[in-house]
Amino acid sequence: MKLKKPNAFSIISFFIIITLVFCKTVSAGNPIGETADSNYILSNELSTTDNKMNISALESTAHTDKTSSSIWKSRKFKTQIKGLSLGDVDGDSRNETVFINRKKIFIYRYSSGRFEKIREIQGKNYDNFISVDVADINNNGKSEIFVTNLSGNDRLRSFVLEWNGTKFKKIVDKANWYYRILNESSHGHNILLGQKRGVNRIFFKGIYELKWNKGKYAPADRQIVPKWMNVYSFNYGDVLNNGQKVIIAFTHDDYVRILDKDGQEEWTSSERYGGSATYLEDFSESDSSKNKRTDDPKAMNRIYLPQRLHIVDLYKDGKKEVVVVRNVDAAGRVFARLRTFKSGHIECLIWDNFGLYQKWKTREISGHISDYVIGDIDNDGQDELVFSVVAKTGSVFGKARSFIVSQGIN
Ligand SMILES: [Ca+2]
Ligand SMILES: [Ca+2]
Ligand SMILES: [Ca+2]
Repeated sequence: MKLKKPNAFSIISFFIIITLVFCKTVSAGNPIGETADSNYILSNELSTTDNKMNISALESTAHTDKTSSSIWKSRKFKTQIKGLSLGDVDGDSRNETVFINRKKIFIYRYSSGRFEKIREIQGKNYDNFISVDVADINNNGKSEIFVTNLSGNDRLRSFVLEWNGTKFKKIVDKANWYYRILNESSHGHNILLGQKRGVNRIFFKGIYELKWNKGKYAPADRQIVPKWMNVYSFNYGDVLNNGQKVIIAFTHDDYVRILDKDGQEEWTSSERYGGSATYLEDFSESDSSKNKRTDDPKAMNRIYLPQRLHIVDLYKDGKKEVVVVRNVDAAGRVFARLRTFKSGHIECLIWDNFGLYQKWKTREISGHISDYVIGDIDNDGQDELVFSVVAKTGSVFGKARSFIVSQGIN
């Protein structure tokens, strides 16, 4: 049998078929290619070491002429950081950085230019960590880690961890307390505040200073504050720099208010500050729900936790500054139930006769700032402004992304 010689047509057909088969193979392999690609990007980001850079960080006003300040940014964590705090949790005289997502506690240390993992502690499935604070309240040279935990979304099962030489042990477990530490910068020592959750109300009446007594954090001094405040909404100190302590607090709609010692309103900001993504659900018609905005019925069952209000003498000149975050809601807070932030920054305010005025602010950062503290994160003896940024919240489109920023103050 004579073999037919290939003609031009059959050669072209052959190449068309080969091309089609090749394209099909590639397109079938495409999802794998994408995964490999995004894996590469992810691993690349994870392997990126912490970068330190000197850039113009503080946007100054007429009060100061700061032009540059040292900024450090951690790698991105594939999670939503909900809170952070600093303290020496293992008693080695160096500060650790402790931060939380919904169910995990991250303990890291920034030392000698590295942000290294010390421990990550996984919570249980039904855990919902809502705040973290670090301080040595029992005075043994090791700071405790106070985690407010809303288990199953309706019951507080807060706990306290302390390093026992081999592990972070729960020295308190399943406590019905919302915890908040007011830092020593304004009070001379750290103050642990607690407020209970009631059966039918999110915040039970009575906010107490909890003091270490016979192996327990026991309620001691009841805080004299107006009823509309909860354990997270206020701080107190010499904000007016006249030697008198005043209360500074977030109102329910996130204005900053100063009350004198008789509880009378001294000043309220003309603009909103704060803005948090952490909320509690209110299933009841309790007292606390009556105090909320009534113009949006859907907002009735969601209480957003206030952000921190730091009172601190940043420049060691005997004058107290107020450090506060300002997250910008993409919806302008019209839809109070649902919050989506587009950006945020932190402001340093100081009292000046008529009110609190801005001394400086950080750059505007995309996403939102979930928590912020002032402390020595890198163990060089100088305090920094340290904050967690949620660059992306988790959704069906992908995992959340967060990072930690430290910014020099002086
Ligand atoms: Ca330490
Ligand atoms: Ca301790
Ligand atoms: Ca430092």
